[in-house]
Amino acid sequence: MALTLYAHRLSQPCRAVEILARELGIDYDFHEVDFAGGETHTEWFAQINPLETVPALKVTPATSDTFSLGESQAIMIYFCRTADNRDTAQRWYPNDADTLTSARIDQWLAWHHANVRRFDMFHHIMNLHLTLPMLKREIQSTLLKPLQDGLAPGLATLEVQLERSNTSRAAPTLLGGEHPTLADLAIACELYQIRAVGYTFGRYPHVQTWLDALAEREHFKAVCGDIDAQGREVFEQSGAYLALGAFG
Ligand SMILES: N[C@@H](CCC(=O)N[C@@H](CS)C(=O)NCC(=O)O)C(=O)O
Repeated sequence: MALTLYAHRLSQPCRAVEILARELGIDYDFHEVDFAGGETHTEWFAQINPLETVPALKVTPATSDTFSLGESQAIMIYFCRTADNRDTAQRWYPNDADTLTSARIDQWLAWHHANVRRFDMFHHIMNLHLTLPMLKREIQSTLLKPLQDGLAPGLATLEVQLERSNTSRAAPTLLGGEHPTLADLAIACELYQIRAVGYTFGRYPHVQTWLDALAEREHFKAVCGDIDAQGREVFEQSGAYLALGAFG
């Protein structure tokens, strides 16, 4: 079976999918798609993913027809259901082996989309970074501040969940198990991109420790090199406008 991942490493859902593929030892070809330049809306890409977003996965099985999939969570669950390395895959998403745990993961994945992802600031931070100095203040107050206010309750929810589910703060996980799951990965990738521009989460110490521990994983680090570099550039050039103390 051959797999092609259409993605970009400055995109949160793309990084989550790619990190998981590496964690599971899945072989894939990487095809970079310039989503910021509109490439997801081209004819060739719409054939791969009619939803016109990255990530997308093209699967060419040895004995049946090629098909493709969009939506990061669907791709990640597909990886966990089909990876050869069954033991590792079950740790990320247990599926039939443990329906209660998979239901809990589904719950946090659904929550993620309506909360942490909904208040993603990175897109606007990039606009802020690229815009004229005289417009920065306006973007900061009209776009960034409401997103910061929107994200804070989600961080508080995560803080309570992490504190409740973990007896030790060494390497906490959302469900309290020893191994992170798809829920940890999806949410951490989202928050990591604002950490990359310099935000810290001092008001949410369990969130901070949890994110730091995930960010130390080998494949997380490898896939996040581009976002680290981009974040450093933004931080060095426009830190004052970002209100980096928003989360303590
Ligand atoms: N729910 C989707 C979100 C995908 C998404 O928003 N991708 C962005 C990049 S982060 C994209 O492709 N944007 C292109 C566009 O909307 O024009 C998923 O999890 O895969």
